[in-house]
Amino acid sequence: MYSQGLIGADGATQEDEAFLDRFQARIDAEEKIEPNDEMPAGYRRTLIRMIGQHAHSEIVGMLPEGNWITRAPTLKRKAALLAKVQDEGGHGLYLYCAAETLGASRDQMTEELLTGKAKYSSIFNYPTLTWADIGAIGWLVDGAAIMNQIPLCRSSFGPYARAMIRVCKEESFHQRQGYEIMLALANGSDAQKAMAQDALNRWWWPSLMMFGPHDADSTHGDQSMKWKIKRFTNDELRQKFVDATVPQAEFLGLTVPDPDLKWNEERGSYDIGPIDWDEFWRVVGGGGIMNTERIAARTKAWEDGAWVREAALAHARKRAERQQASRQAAE
Ligand code: FAQ
Repeated sequence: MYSQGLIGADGATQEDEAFLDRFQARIDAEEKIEPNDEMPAGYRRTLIRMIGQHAHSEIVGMLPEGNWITRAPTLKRKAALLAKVQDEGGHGLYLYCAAETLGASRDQMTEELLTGKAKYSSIFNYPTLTWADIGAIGWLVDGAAIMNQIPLCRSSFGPYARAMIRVCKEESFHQRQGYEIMLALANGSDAQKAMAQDALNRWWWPSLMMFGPHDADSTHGDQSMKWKIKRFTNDELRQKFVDATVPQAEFLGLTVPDPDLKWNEERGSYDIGPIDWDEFWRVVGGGGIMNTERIAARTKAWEDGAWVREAALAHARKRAERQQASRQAAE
């Protein structure tokens, strides 16, 4: 494991040891860091990368479930799914705003997403083939997101931590609606139960990959823990997720697709089989089933929305001109 290397050595800042020690003392004292506070360039960079990736994930994450809004089996299911997908859009917007407080512009972040420079969560590069996938996403993907994001409510950067509080409340509703879909299918006909099992088979391992590489291979983990941006490591959160989720699968009467899954009495948690990291890195690198389609959809949305952005800017310009003219007339 290695840290970011450039910490304290960014040419644009005067980051001597005394400055870095002062900053670390604030972190250690559990003070929140706010946008106008002094901060090491590496801290700022880490947050822009992580919050930007998180925002992109929420926005791209609308696509797999959006695919099922018109095909939800009942009006009640459609209303809940519509609300959920809208919530994810809202999370993306909060997060872009939080990253903007650090000096990143929305245009710049979007360009990085669309050109493949910025990552988004690997999980959203898998297709949603059946209605049960919507249950599995709510249960597993939102479940994993909550496990990861509850500790982020205590992240050292104020705007990120505060945004996470509302986001987690909404994710918790999403997780329950997903689990309830799975419950209905698991208690339904044999074909419905088989559909639920198939969805669990396809989403289980990608959900475990959401937590990122093993700690030994995590580039940013150590430094982000030291700065209290992250409160738990990737492996710690993955383990908490497995321990919370396996009993939920048992309650559904479904089988977790891991022949090595075993309760470890000594550790008081589950042992799992090996994760296919080659698949993870292939998907992160653009080689997943849906990567091309996801970026094409976001590119089209960005291009289709150009006239709205232009109109909003023109309106703001005219308003400012009118206000200036009336101020001058009053003088
Ligand atoms: N996918 O050094 P680490 C959601 C990259 S929101 C793609 O361990 P870090 C809501 C990582 O960026 C889901 N790339 O990185 C929802 C780094 O590459 P870089 C998103 C990944 O930052 C639900 C490299 O690997 N949540 O689901 C992934 O310390 C349903 C080395 O990794 C967040 O973003 C991955 N899974 O830890 C929406 C939460 N994992 O940047 C719709 C905030 C790692 O050097 C429907 N983020 N990488 O090029 C985090 O907690 C952290 O950023 C981690 C990664 C834990 C994701």
